Amino acid sequence: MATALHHLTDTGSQAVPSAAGMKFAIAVSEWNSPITGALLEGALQTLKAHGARGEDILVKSVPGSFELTFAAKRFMDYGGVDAVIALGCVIRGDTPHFDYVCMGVTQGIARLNAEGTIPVIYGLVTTNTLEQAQERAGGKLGNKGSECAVTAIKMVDFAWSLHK
Ligand code: INI
Repeated sequence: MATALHHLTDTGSQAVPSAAGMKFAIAVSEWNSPITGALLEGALQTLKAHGARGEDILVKSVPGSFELTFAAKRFMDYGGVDAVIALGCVIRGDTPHFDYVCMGVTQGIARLNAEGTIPVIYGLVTTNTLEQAQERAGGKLGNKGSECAVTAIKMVDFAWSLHK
């Protein structure tokens, strides 16, 4: 969550490791595509800025955020990927649907992280308004996709550090 203490462009207290040689898969939701497109752009730019090669980043779209868990699981099973980044945007409407979609994706991705072998990075923007989403997709609060890219790099580095 972007707060006064944490802007989405903050990369944390530890230096960002080089992403050279790391392989990433990104699942991005078509719902609210102006937002998720900006999240994808932020993620790609940041991965490459830290040394990832374009050919080491696999990008696939899914219809909605609820499908992100399935996509992440399939990327895991597919293999050859060091981390998955799941990007979506859910904006609160007039019905409880928002809550169910958010809950489903959040629990799905949490479960993959607990039980899987590679990190799945949680890039779900959940807001009350479109304006709040825009603020987190390259607006005044930064870009959640970019934040997720830094997290993915750090988590791959973490996983690799235990194998050396
Ligand atoms: N999917 C989103 O990614 N964002 C939304 O805001 C949203 N809303 O509001 O309904 C949404 N719904 C679709 C859902 O993710 C699934 O694609 C659908 O239920 C089919 O499984």
